[in-house]
Amino acid sequence: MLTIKYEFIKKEKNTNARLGKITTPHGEIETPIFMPVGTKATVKAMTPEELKDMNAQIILSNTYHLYLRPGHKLIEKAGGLHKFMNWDRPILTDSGGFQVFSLGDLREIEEKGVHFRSHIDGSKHFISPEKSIEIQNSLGSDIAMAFDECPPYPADRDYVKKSLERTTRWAKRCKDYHKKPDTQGIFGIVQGGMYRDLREQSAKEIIDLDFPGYAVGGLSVGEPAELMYEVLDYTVPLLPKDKPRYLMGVGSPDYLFEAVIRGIDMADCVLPTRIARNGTVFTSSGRLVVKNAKYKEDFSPLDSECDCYACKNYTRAYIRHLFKADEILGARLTTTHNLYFLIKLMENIREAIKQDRLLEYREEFYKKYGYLK
Ligand code: PRF
Ligand code: ZN
Repeated sequence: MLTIKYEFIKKEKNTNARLGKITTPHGEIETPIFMPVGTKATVKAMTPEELKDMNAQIILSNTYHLYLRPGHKLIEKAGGLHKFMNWDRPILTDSGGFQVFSLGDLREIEEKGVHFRSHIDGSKHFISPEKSIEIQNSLGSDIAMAFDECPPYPADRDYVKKSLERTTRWAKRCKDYHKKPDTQGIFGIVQGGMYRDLREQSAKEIIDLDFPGYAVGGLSVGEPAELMYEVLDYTVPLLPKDKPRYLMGVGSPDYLFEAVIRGIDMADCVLPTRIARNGTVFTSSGRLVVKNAKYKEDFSPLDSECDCYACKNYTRAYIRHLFKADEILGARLTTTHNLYFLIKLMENIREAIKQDRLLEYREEFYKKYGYLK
């Protein structure tokens, strides 16, 4: 019995977009899906009830942060991450690889794993593939990610090749070490940078290990959008049709459309919650910085086409005032809106796939949003 099951429902007629359903130990997820990020066991500024009200079906959390604070053993004692944070729907945990590699000078990579210093207190730590899986086992996420290395952009071919081969060896060690195959599935991560033959090599090696789902890592790391689309064009078709495909770290509306069109089923990003906290929101006619002076006397909602809690009840002028006065409700309202916006966008995308009109919907959205001139 597979812990994580993917049911393919249909392919959109004019693109590679797929409609599907993932079954996890904590329930079902309709795909394509956007996953809000709750790095430290909280989607910043939101309660689980609020996330459910906006139809969030799955959230993502981070091994690295929870290992450092409060510690995975404490979360295990609390009864696991779901219980600890009061979220009873599916959780995916990232393996820590990406977060550790983002530490720059604070880390050193070797075959056994990665030595690093805590960004909190400078203390020394070591995470290996086995340790990452042990932590994710303690957290009890529904989907754990293999411990990988995400090379920077740009990176030379030799480095990327050595790195992807190590990522394969690490993925095998993750799989061999996994102790909770009945309550947690591990997804493999395809690397290979911006090199077609290396993506092919990585996909083959990772798929040979037979995971219940696959992620495309190493994208959205500073490369031009067109290059990311090109890599997706040739990488996604290499992945099995009967398993979910997850693009890591992508969450702007255009990236989501383009990824889904190329056959991606899942994506996550801190973008909506992060920009919300500095007063920027997505709207159907593009991004808006609500702190700007021009909204001082604007008594319309953030987005007149949105029916989130913030848009139904508050004006731009009021939310601008909250930001100016440093009141935390401001960030709560913009976060509510941005997450709702992306969750609704993905619902609309699923509906457009059902009706085989995804390209028409993209055109309509891009025109209004301002991506097309
Ligand atoms: N690997 C892991 N997590 C990630 C990435 C990756 O390559 C990315 C790349 N955009 C985001 N998060 N493990
Ligand atoms: Zn809204």
